[in-house]
Amino acid sequence: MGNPAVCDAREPGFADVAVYLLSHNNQRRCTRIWPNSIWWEVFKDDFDIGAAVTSRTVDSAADLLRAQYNSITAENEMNPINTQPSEGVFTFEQADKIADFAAKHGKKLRGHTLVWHNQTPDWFFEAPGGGPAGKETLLRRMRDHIHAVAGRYKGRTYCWDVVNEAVADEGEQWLRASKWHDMVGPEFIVRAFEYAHEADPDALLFYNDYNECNPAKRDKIIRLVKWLKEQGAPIHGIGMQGHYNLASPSIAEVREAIEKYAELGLVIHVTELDMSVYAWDDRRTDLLEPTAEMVERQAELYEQLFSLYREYRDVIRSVTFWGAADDYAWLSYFPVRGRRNWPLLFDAQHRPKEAFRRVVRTAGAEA
Ligand code: HAH
Repeated sequence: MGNPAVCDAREPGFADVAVYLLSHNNQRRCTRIWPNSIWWEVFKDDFDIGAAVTSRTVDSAADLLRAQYNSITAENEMNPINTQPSEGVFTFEQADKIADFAAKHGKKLRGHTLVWHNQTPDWFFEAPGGGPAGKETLLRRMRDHIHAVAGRYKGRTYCWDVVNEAVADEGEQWLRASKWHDMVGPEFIVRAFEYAHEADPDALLFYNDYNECNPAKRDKIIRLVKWLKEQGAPIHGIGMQGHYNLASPSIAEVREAIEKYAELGLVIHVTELDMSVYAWDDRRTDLLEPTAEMVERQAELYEQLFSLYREYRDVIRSVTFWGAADDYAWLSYFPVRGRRNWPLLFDAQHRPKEAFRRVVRTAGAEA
């Protein structure tokens, strides 16, 4: 890793890190290795560099987050199951911890997510006496929820993933079959954007989805965004989740998707970037560390991806990774529970990986 700068674990802020690196380079009482480059600063004229965090990793990865990222997203803590587990009972402790971390350390905060078929408690969809809630009740609950959550973080979350994953993955079907869709129809998506805009008129509002580079799904997402605009929904951006792996998608597919989304005239955020070392249907569980080929291929692909993102920096305004470092990544729990994965740019000891070196190189910096 060249001439890595080394520092102690006294939790410096990012300005401190820069000063500290210059003055304390290679000191002895050191436990952490930092790269020479501060990641978000290298890309500050291009886009924000973000990480998904949990109420735990804001502690366990505090130094890394403070030094290397300028934006954070709550991985699960702002989702309906965690913010309103039963009707009218709001639990904001964990989400607040994340919002407080962002405020304290001057990080931008992306809101994730208000309306989703997942991580949404059943009570939303049920009538008090049993049976389905019905359209009117469900929309009222949606509005109340959005007003409570987006209202609470107003002025702190500068943007929201308003609706997550409403498009169908397979076949001819346009929108995903979900309780939202079953009870309200496609209109639920329009309403969600309207309510979010009422609750926080200054927030940038995003539609967020995965498999977004798959040509068939991509075109359904584009159809949805066009339709939302026709309906007058206040939508400002598209979230490309970016859950990729070493086999797919190809860089050409990512380019084509960016190109087509950019034509819609909205901002693009890469919202949940990671690169699994396993192809989607590869369920092997024998590896204790990634192979040398995996490390190299991952570095190559990340480098190509960031070169591409820089080409489109006028429209891509934020790139968020779905985790801060390889010691905690959702991909170590999904799709194979407990199988380690190494999808990010910092290793389990929070040291920069080869992929980090290549990525900062795309902006002319040295790791
Ligand atoms: C995302 N789904 C969600 O937006 C995020 O909130 C969650 O923490 C993790 C991933 C992605 C996803 C997928 O890649 C494959 C199948 C279902 C969902």
